[in-house]
Amino acid sequence: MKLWAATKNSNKAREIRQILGDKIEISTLLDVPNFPEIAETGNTFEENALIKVQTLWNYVREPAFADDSGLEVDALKGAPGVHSSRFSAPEPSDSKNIDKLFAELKDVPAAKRTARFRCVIVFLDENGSPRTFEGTLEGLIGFERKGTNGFGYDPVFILPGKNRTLAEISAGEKNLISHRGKAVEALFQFLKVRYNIT
Ligand code: ITT
Repeated sequence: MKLWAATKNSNKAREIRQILGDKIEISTLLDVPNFPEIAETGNTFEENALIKVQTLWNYVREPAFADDSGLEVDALKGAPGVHSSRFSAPEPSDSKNIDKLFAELKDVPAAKRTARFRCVIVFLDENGSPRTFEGTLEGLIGFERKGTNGFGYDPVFILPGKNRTLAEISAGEKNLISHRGKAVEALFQFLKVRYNIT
């Protein structure tokens, strides 16, 4: 089947395609020339996912979903949360986001650097009816970058008990345990039944 993903993040799109495999053909906002920026004005991952997917669905009126995701750090009362991609605004980048995270956690000891990634997916079918799927991954924020795989905060997100960051494991290993892996897998199971994908 053909499925729209309301994302301009090519790293997310790569992970989503790897998880869904070749039975589902993903098109993204990067395939629509000049698609306007979508303002993520929601206060929760779910609100933002709905804003993104509804904007795309209004344009294509075909099955579509959005992933809204981010990092919640306990010592920062859940920040950066929905602001994860723009944490180092006004000109954010993955690298500057990590620098800001280190600065805000500079007095926080290892045991108190608990965090989680959260991913919320909202899917709209061809009639615009919504379904929500969610996944989380618990971990710890390190004191230095390690590894070059993945994207975003992966080089500083340590997997508990593994002494490795998300950027030190393969894409396949990440997809098996990650917040996005769990949410997209739940979406996949739903789609298989709903659209008779064998
Ligand atoms: P779209 O809205 O176009 O999908 P985005 O990057 O702006 O792209 P979000 O608003 O959902 O997406 O923000 C997600 C941010 O959370 C992302 O840019 C990273 O900073 C962080 N993040 C989410 N998942 C991550 C992962 O698997 N590994 C590392 N960082 C992640």
